[in-house]
Amino acid sequence: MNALFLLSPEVAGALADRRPVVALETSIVGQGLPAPHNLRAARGCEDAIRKEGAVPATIAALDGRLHIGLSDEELERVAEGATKVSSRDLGPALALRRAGATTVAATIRAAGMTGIRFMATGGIGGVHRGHPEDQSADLEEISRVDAAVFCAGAKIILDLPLTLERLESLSVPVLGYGCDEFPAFYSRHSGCPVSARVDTPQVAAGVLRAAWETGSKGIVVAVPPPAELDGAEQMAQRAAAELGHVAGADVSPHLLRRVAELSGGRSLDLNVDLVINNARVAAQVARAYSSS
Ligand code: PSU
Ligand code: MN
Repeated sequence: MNALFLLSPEVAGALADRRPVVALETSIVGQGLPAPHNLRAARGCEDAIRKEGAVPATIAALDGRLHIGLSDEELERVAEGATKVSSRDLGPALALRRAGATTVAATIRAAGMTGIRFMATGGIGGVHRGHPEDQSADLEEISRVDAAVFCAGAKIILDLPLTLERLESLSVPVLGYGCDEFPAFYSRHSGCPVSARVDTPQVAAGVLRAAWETGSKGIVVAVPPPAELDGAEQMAQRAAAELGHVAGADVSPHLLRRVAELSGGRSLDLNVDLVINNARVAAQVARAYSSS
């Protein structure tokens, strides 16, 4: 590690003592959710991880350094305004001293370099509906870094079958946590099978260890959402059809905002609940992994 990384005392202590640590992204705080849902989600994830006996490591770029573990004031700075930072944006964000909210790709890159193997998010990025050339850097980055990514599947705004095809090509295991079907973010059902099912933290930890010991890098652990949003599929279709000229990094935040409008805000509460649920499961599995 180098001078660009700044570990919080809590995270540094946990790593030194080999206690379980779960990394959290901040793009959900900076772009994915509006206030006050964004801070509710971030704080809720941290609380859920601590309650399970693990340590949260929320990651963001601030003042030219990559912070691994944020104070509450630092978290508020990210919420007040930060640019979206994917893995390719890390160098520019740090050298140009931008406030940067990290995506899954940037978060697992930073976590991996710190020795943290567990990470939680709402939903990973993937292949966009009707625009298969728009593929989230999350997918390639997951295939390169030793990280278990806990999520409620990929975001409903995406093309889930194509996203799963891509993960298969990249040889990324997709585990269903208590489910046979890949969840669809706001729904438990996508009609797409996972590559293996795990039902307990202990079984999940054993599968992660065996996969890592046989050369796997990133592993997706898909956790069904705690509740469902009726009509999510239709709303996602409509949002994608209305996309217009929005492109690049703005696509996912734009689509999530549109689904929030179409659902009268109901998608926001569910998004908060599901990301906290994923953080809780990640901490349970991280703890089982450390004690096995
Ligand atoms: N999960 C959520 N909301 C989000 C995201 C995940 O519930 O906003 C973020 C993640 O940081 C993910 C990013 O990496 O969206 C994907 O963006 P893109 O499609 O531009 O790669
Ligand atoms: Mn994209």
